[in-house]
Amino acid sequence: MSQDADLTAQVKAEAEAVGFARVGIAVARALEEEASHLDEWLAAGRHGQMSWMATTASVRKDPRDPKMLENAQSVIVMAAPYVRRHGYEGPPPARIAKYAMGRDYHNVLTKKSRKVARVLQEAGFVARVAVDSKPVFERAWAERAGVGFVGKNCCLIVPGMGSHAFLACVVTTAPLTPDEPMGRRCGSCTLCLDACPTRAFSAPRTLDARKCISYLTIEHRGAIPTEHRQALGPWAFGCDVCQDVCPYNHTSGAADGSLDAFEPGDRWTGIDAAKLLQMTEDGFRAWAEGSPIKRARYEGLARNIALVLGNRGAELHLPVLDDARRSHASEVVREAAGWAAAELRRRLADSE
Ligand code: B12
Repeated sequence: MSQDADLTAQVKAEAEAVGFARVGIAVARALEEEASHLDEWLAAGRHGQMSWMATTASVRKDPRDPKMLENAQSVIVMAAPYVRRHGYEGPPPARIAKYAMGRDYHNVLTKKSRKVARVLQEAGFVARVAVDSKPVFERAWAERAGVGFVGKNCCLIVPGMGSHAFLACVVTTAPLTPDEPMGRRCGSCTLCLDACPTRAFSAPRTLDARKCISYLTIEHRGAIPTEHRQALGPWAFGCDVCQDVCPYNHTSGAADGSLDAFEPGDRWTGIDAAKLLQMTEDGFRAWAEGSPIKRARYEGLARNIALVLGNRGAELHLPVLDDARRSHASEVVREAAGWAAAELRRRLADSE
């Protein structure tokens, strides 16, 4: 076995040993097609308030950028599924995206990826870990490394495992043996594009984040535009609609290898949506510690919960919304609760 092949085998064995279900390798180089798509995406403003997507674009286009790793030779891409074995969907009547139910994947997978990087470092190479923590074009690399293919819903679909999987990358100066990319396999299916509640896909593989429920509930600061509020339906943090309808997530192997860390823990015991809206900022900080939900911040989650209660709440939620409308610490939440109280009253009147 050549030295490269030997190190490649060691890296892959370590990735599997620490719990990744798939691993693939690509040659580090400029991502030309993806770069021009990224430029168009940014120029059209589809990143919304995520200004960091624009400021880091040049690094994302080429991992050999000095801000990532000059002399990078290979990108190792690993996938870890987070499909749940339980039936819990979120604090009633709200729903939380599957990826956010357990512990924060940034922390869990960074620790595992560092062990993979250590194999390379011990062999004398530089290796940097990126788990959605550095401007690495993760889905593009996953596709090139043969881990899966990018579906019309923009998600990396891993045949036999589905798309409910996190990605983690190690960029390294080691010249490893690359894997073959696989072709795209969506065929003529458009279930994801048709199911999106806010019609957020401008075209297959092109998402307008400004309309995406995941963006609106996690990244967007301030008021959620009125035209999208009803379409949020039950989603209080993230959204799974474009993945849940995907036939690749209905195969029997879809749950293979899911890590316990991504199962919902005690955090959700005894919690309902009303309690989340009534939390103080300190209470939220303590409750959300170690969860990806921290990303929405106190104000964002309370805003989302208020809107969801407007869409899906019952009569018992009216006093909770009226209270938040009058006295929540955040103006954004007070406004959202005002909208939601009116929406809930309208719905209740309609159903009489
Ligand atoms: C910004 C971001 C978001 C934004 C924007 C999403 C988006 N589609 O761009 C928002 C907040 C909306 C978001 C939502 C979600 N995200 Co996110 N997000 C990211 C992040 C940080 C960057 C993504 C990015 O580069 N976007 C820029 C656009 C232009 O690229 P893209 O759509 O991702 O990439 C594809 C297209 O550009 C297309 N493409 C390339 N060339 C061309 C050319 C043409 C002509 C066309 C048409 C298309 C095309 O293929 C690219 C891949 O090559 C990555 C982590 C990372 N560092 O990469 C995580 C990441 C993509 N997110 C992830 C997850 C889990 C999610 C959610 C599922 C969470 C949820 N349940 O709510 C949703 C899924 C939404 C969706 N359908 O895409 C995972 C995805 C794992 C997977 N299996 O795909 C990642 C990889 C994080 C991780 N480490 O696991 N996310």
